[in-house]
Amino acid sequence: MRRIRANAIAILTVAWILGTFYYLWQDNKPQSSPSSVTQPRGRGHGGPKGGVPGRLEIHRDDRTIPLIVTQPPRAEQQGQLLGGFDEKAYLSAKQLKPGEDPYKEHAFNLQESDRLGSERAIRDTRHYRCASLKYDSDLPSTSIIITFHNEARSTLLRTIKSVVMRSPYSLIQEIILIDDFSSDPEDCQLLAQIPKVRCLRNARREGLIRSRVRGANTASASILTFLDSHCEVNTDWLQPMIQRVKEDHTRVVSPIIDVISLDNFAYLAASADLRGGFDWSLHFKWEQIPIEQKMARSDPTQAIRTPVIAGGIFVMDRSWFNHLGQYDTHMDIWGGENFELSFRVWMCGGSLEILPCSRVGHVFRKRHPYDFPEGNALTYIKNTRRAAEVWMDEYKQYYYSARPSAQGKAFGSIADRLLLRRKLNCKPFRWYMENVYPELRVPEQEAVSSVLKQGGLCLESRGPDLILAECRGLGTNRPPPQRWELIEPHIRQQDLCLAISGFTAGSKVRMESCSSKEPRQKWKPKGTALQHMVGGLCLDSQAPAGPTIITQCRPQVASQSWEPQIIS
Ligand code: LR7
Ligand code: MN
Repeated sequence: MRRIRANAIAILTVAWILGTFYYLWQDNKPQSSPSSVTQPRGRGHGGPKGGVPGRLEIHRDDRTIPLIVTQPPRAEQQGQLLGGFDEKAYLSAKQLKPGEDPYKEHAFNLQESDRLGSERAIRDTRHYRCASLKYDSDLPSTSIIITFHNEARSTLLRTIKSVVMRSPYSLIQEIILIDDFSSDPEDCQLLAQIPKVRCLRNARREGLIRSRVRGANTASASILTFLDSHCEVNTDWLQPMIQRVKEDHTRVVSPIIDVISLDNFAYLAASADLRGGFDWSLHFKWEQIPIEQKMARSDPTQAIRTPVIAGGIFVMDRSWFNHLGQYDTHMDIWGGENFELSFRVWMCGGSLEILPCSRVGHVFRKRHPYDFPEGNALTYIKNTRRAAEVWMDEYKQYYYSARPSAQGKAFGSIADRLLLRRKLNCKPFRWYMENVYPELRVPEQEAVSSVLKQGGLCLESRGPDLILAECRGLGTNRPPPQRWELIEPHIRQQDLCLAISGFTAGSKVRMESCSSKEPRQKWKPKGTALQHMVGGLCLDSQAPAGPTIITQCRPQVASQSWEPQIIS
């Protein structure tokens, strides 16, 4: 009996040991499906912050390897990197007081950030194939520009140290800090003791847009790198970005932005399948790469085209930044500048991409920890209105429908930005919609049924031809050939649309099958005239006789006047 019990215990012990080993092995092997998080949605910087709680979506992603950690540098190396800077004194001069709310000042858990220390190992969140990529040995160096307003010392220092630790030293020309009039000038000044770090302090609060321009104007390297003041860069974050810009100076590139938890400062991998998008209220959001593009991606290290960038972390050639007009410096404090820059880059001959082999962590917050002198909502409206008015052409109407409160709000003069757009010979927003962001649908419009009256007559379709005929029938019983659905930009009857046959004056107008991509079918009202969107010629009946054509628009000419008369 005792023998049997002893055997059973032995078997159980062996099983337990084997089980433990198996468990540990499972945990260490490159996992086929480690979890990762997408960037939080519904906050970040989609609009003025506040209220909308952030949501971390955990989902599985088979492209990252956990447990490869970037090591902090050895002590002797560190001494060199930080020069005479006294890190201990810098951090301990500002500590959370006992009983103080750790979230109050910075909208993240300051206690945790302080406790972490200025450097730590973080997980290398890249796809494993990134580690074997090779970059040019003669990459140009970069000026790193970090603007901040009352950033916590521990997060600011960690940002700088992560850059110094995880970048090839020779690629850093300088780190330019712009202190945007923080309460304590020493936050910045003391850091200038670190080799390569420079500190510029604004004499008044300027906001991040003008601060970055100030940084760019003093930068000496040919490539600019922008960072927020609460980041941690990951292994080899810099080389892929500089490489892409070196190969083509019109590229503007961003890393995948990993998430640093605002509560416990855990470093979490973001999904590698996201790009930047927005809705018509100019609210930024992360969205899935369109399925066709995803299918076409055989190589997970490939760049991802993105319609817009998040805005805070990107690399851009300095001459290209200057050539394209830097930023709109009439934008204040925070917000909107990422749309303005993104539209401008795409429409004026450049491109935007996210590079999966570059990873940078960022502390995403749910509210702004600082004040907006003009108020948070008004500032966001001013900035986005400027972006919409300068770059969105006729599509700005959708911005105003989505954000009715923007109407009538002050946004200053945009004359210099319109001039810039003309000088750079930038493409229309329609081009951007069709080629860069076709997934952004224009809102469904309610069709308006109408007759189009000229004098006492009505526009009527006879087969493919258009004529002026006596108006027939009344009210809703009007026969279809005189009943038009006006759904901008189309003028349609069932599935047939009014289309021009050529783009020159005198070209005939006729009915053909509707297609949303067909430029010959796009019209917009201009007073009582109907103007073709391409070329700008007007619908003309050539009354009293002759087929309907397009000709030069002439105000008040009877044959170009079409009074819509709505039929309910
Ligand atoms: O008045 C100010 N002066 C400043 O210098 C206000 C802010 N700032 C600094 C601030 O200290 C910080 O370093 O500007 C930087 C950005 O401000 P945050 O961190 O409060 O903004 P955010 O992270 O919510 O903002 C994102 O959107 C902004 C829109 O204007 C900017 O483009 C930010 O750079 C951008 N951040 C990122 O893209 C990081 C990834 C976040 C996402 C998505
Ligand atoms: Mn930020």
